Amino acid sequence: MIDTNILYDEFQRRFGRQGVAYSAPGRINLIGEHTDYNGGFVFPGAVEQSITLVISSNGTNKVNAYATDLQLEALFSINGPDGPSDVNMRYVYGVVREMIAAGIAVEGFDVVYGGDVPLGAGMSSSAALECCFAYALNDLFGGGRLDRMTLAKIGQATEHKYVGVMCGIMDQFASMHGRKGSLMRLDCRSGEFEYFPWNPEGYRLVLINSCVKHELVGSPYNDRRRSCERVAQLAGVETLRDCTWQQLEQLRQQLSDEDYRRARYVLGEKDRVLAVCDALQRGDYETVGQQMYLTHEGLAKDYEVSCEEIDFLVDEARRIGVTGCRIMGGGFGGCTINLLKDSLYDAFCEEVQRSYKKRFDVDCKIIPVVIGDGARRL
Ligand code: GAF
Repeated sequence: MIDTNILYDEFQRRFGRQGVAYSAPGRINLIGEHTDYNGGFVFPGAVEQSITLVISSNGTNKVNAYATDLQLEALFSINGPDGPSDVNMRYVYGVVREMIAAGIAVEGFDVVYGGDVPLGAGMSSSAALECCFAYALNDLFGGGRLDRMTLAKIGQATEHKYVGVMCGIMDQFASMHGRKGSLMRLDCRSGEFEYFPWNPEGYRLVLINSCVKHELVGSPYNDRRRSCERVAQLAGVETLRDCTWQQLEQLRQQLSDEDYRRARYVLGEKDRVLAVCDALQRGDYETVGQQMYLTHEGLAKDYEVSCEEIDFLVDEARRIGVTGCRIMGGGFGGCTINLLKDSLYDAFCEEVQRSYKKRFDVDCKIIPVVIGDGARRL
């Protein structure tokens, strides 16, 4: 998390008064990738890397925002029909509009924000941004009236309507509901969820950022979702959650090879999430790891959301003896998530950095995973 004092000072310098601080985190996901918009299960946890903002109402109907990391300023009306064109500010504008639509009497405000969720790393910096604003505006103008799931849905609606990414609910859910030390299993169809204390004795999680910037805006992410919807429709089910292997095989002749493979990945991932839940009950991390490698294979070959750099990182992880590794998040770059024995940690980090640099002449980044809390007032 970034030093909040920097934001307090910047706020004071720009607006000549004090503001209140809020924070919301990025996330990891152990398993259950691209299952959220298919009505399936996901297994995320919030991380310590967060977006933090300092805010105060300004008695007008204008938002005066400054993003410290991007050194980006924007001034826009909360009632303006179009809002700012800069994509980063569209998240802010979208949340404002959606909060108003949800019945919160948002007024103009001054805000300074920044954070340490790496951009384009698949750790959901955009969900952290949406959730931070949704939580803050709900507190400031709504007396905390909207519950966390409603706020998560406001973040998701912002992606859909103002940014054009037809994402599922996992990232915003995790950013809103995270709890220190726990992963969460969310049923994306019913919205029910459970906390799973994450104490993998003798093992740990680490992310390796390939530094290939993934960008879901305008990416084939939406195409993946459309493939799934087409198959679900032909199968006569609401989402692929309800499509069986048998139904998929019966439909095979009617489907393009591409749609068939997308659906095959999703059905496989449903089974893997359940296998991981079982294995976790037994403390069987070797099985968890095997399932992670299988997920990567599906994401790379059937879902086609990996890339050369990430495949290299997964192959390296396997070679070095990492228990489980796969691409994490929406795909098309970003991070791998690695489950490994504590005793292998130092050697793995050193070796993977060395070989990645040699292969691509790029420094990959090691990001230790610390499971943190969800959105909150500081
Ligand atoms: C992105 C999306 F925002 C999520 O909703 C989810 O679909 C994920 O990709 C893939 O599991 O992070």
